[in-house]
This record gives sequence, structure tokens and C-alpha cells, in this order.
Amino acid sequence: MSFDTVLIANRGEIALRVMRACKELGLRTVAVYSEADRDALHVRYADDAFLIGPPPAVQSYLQTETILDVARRSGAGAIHPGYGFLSENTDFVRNCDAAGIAFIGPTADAMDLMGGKIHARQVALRANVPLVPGTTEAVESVAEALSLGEEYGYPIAIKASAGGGGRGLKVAYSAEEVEFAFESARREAEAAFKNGELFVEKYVLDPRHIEIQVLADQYGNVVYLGERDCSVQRRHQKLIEETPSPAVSPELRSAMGDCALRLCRETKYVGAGTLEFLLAPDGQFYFLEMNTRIQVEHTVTEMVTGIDLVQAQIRIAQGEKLWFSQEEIQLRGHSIQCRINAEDAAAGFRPALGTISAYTEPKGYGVRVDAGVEQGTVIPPYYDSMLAKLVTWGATRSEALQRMRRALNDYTIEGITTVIPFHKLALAEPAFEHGDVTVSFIPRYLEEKLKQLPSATPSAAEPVAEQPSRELAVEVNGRRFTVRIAGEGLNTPVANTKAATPTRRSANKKREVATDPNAVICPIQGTIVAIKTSVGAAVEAGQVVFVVEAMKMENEIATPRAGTIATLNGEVGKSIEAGSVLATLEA
Ligand code: MV4
Repeated sequence: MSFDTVLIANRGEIALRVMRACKELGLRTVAVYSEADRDALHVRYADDAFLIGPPPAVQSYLQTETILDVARRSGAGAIHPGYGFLSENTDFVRNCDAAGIAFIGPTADAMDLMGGKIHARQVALRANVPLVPGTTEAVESVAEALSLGEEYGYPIAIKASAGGGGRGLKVAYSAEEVEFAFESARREAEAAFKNGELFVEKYVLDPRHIEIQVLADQYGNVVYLGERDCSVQRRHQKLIEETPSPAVSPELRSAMGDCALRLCRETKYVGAGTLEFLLAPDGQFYFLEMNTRIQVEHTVTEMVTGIDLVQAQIRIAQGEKLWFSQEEIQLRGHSIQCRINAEDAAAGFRPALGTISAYTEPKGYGVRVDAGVEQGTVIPPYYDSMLAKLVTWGATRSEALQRMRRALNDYTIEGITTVIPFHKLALAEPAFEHGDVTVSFIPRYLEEKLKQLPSATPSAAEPVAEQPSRELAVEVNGRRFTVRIAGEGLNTPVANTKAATPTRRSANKKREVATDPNAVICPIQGTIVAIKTSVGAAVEAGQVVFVVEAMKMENEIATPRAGTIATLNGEVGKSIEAGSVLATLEA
């Protein structure tokens, strides 16, 4: 299809990323924005911009009819959805088709085929792609799940067919746990996707998350562009991604790549896509699911292949034939990405709000920053917490890693808490240095250390104070010192940037998050969906006693020590504030 104007149905860094690609291809760009994004960078960068509604995404960025209206009014012949929002909404794709507007992405039919995980497993079976032992039909009952547990051996994973991002995924380590896991997965799936369909797989312990990037044109040509290792995740939120994976040999890459090509051919896939795999500790790999969109971490693939994936998406949508072959794709050097989220890693990665009072990006050879913010940006509570992506390239992994450490040190973001201190800790771990990372990396190596990071506020309810800061140069006996004056009262110099102490830049006050060994505290705001104990019951340390749903995910709340339940607060179905006491323990 031919078009000269593209509407970008997204915000933040990805909206800017897509607009840059459009401009490079000589295309006009149209932004849409909510009332919370009036001053946003993506609005100013676009050639044309339209207000589409109030701040909550359901009233703005998810308003399909309003967005299609803007496309018609602005003369946009195509819509790029970015990631999230409307990127995997097949109804929207069909509405675009009906309106004669090109959706820059795969067809609705291909998305339907790969969207449901049970369907995706059936496709994989047909394409002769390895799957974790498990069902390719829905599992209807606890009894059925129990007999599958017998068949595969424990642990088993009970998963929502409609699931994504770990929602509706529960693990049963023994037959005793199956009923609760099954019911919990079903509740979560119903709540998040209005679809309680479940299936069962053997649970692979301590895998790596490896994904393969593909590009397919409208004429049946498909290529893969190497893998990404996305094992550094917390609660299914990726934090660090890299390519090549330290665990993938050329032979494994070509075996996984061939599987990816077969899956794409089986679904007649068009556009950019990603096939997710688990790589087990024994070297066996298994297909998990397909993401039918451009992903946050596409950048690292671009850095080592030299192929602009967003430009490629657009050119494919314009009907261009793939302009390079598999043999021409070369992986050069190494690339790492750290997601820069406005979150407090010391407080369970709680989203941080506020205004960016100072902002300086790292620069130099091999450093790329894809950001959606600048000094003065107000971080609203309505959207994803990712502010920017910091990407480095190096001739070798160790060069990319050293460059990332340097770039993290050169990145200044003040006024809000970010995960930059988390990244510094993660990259300092010998296991990361050695590329010895699985999905258990954060719980295994960092959970304890995270608590010592500077934390901004004790409660999500308390707004983060804006903290202006200013630097002063002082010369003492000819030696220059930079003094940073920050936080409460601009009168107290709090830091000397030449000092060697790691706390020198802490414009944020360090405060202990309340930890009472006799209380079970709810770390998040949410709704109680299960209480798994009673007053007088004996509990072990780390025993799950409450399940709290927050942001459509179920969170298991465990006891801090062994003891007897003295008091219980709250009821199933009731909402609960972050920091409240769910239960108390007595000796
Ligand atoms: C699994 C698994 C082990 N065995 N399936 C989590 C989210 C979804 N994409 C699939 N997930 C997993 N599925 C079986 N049969 C382990 C995970 C998993 C995981 C996967 C990728 C990255 C991080 C993860 C963290 C925990 C569990």
C-alpha cells in the first residue's frame, strides 16, 4: 500500500523512535496525545498533532474510533501502533483494513493465529518446532491438571491461553499445590483477559529467556536477525537485554533461527515479529509464544545488524520486497540495553512519580539513548514507567558492558527515582559479568542488595517532592571540586563529586522501608483475592498467606518468619493499601 503520512498511535520514547524512522523515509508524521501529554516531546516532534482525550489510556490511546477519525482528518494512510496499547488488538487492525488505512504490522489473521498460546502451540506442532511437554488443548479441571502432573512430573506450569507478561501463569511444585494454582490462574486469566482458558506444561527450572527477531515481507521472504537474551527480568518485566546471548553458539542460533522461519511460514507472517523461547540449563530450547509487534528491546538487534527495524516495518507495509538475504545479515559486536524506568528498586520497583528537575544524557561512541522525556517532564501515573532506554554497543561483550557502566554513571536524572542504581548493582555482579544469567538472576543475587539502595519515599501515597539541584564549582588550593546542592534546603552541600563514596550523588534521602518481623505487610495497593491461613495457625517462614491482585497480577504475600498467626486483617474482595498490616505473628 502506498502512503505519505503515518499516524503514530503511541506516546513516549517509542512514538519518537517511530517518527524518526518516518522522517528518514520522507513521510509526514501525525501524533496523537492525551491531556496528560500536552507538553510531551512526541507531540512537538510530529508534523501534526491531535488531542484525543483525558489522561487514562482507555479514554485516549486506546480509543480506536477517535484514532481512526484522526487518521482520516489528517490524511494519514498508515498507522504505526508501537508496542503496548493497540499493537496486538485484532479488532483495531480489522477496523484499519475496513477504513483503507495500512496497519504497520502483521495481518489480523496472523495475529489471531499466534495470539492465543494454545493456538500458537498447535502451529508449533505443525511446524515441527520443539515445545515444552504439555497440552495443545484447553485443560478444564483440577482433576485433569492432576493427571498431567503425574504424566510430566512436578513442577508443572498452569498457564492462561490468552496470557502475556506472566499474567495467569501459576506453578504447582506438587500435587497438593495444583488446586490452588489452577484456581488462581483461572481467576487471574478471567480478570485480566476475560478468558479463563488454561493449559498445562511441564515447568522448566532456571531457564534463560531467549527470543529471535524476524522480518517477513508480503511475498513470503522471511529472515531472522539473531537472538536477544532477556533473562534479567523481575515479575516478567524485562530490565536488561543483550545480543548476542552469552549462551547461544552459532549452531544453536541457526537451529533456533530455522524454527523461527518455519513458524513464520506456517502463519504466513508479514512484518517484524519475535519468537520467544526458553533455553533450559541442559541446552534444550522450547518455543513459548510469539510477539506480533516491534518490541522495546529491538534496539540491541539494530545495533549489531545495522538494520533499522522500524524503517523495515514501514517499507514492508509499503509493499517493498526484503532488500537483503539471510546470508547478508551479519552480527557485528555486542549490544546491551538497560531500561530506565521511573521506579524505586528498593521498594519492590514501585512506580515513582514526580517532575524531572535535572536531566543529562550520556554521550559518545557506542551510546544510544531512546528517551521520551527531558528536563521538566512530569511523570504521570497513567502510563508505563519506562522513561528511556540506554543502549550501548561494543566490539566485544566486555567493551559493551564497560561502556554501559560508564554511560550509567554519566546519566543524570533528578527529581524522580529511577532504576539506574539497580542497573549499576546488576552490572557489578560477577554472574552478570560472566554472562551467567538466568531468569532467577534478580531473586538469586540481587534481592537482598536492592534493599540497601536509596529509596525516595516510604509510601506510594506520599508524593515525591520536587528536588531542584544545582552544581557549584569550588577551587581549593587550585584543585577544583564540584559541589552538588540538592534536596531540602539548598543551603547544605550534600555531595562532593570527586569523593569516592558511592552515595555521593544521592539527592534522594535514604530511608528504611518499614520491616517488622512480627507483621505480614502488604507491599502494594491491591485487592485481596485469597487468604490462605487463619488465626491460630502455625506458619513457616516465607509461607504464602495472602494473595493480592494489583494491576491485574496476583501477588503472593509471605510471612517474614515462622510463628503463629495472632491477628488477621482484611477480607477476600476488599481493597488494601500499600504498607498495611495483613496479619501479625506471635512466637
Ligand atoms: C515457563 C517457564 C518454565 N517452564 N514455562 C513466564 C512468562 C511467559 N512468557 C512464560 N514464562 C515462563 N514460562 C514453562 N513451561 C518459565 C517462565 C518464566 C520466565 C520466562 C521468561 C522470562 C522470565 C521468566 C521468569 C519466570 C518464569
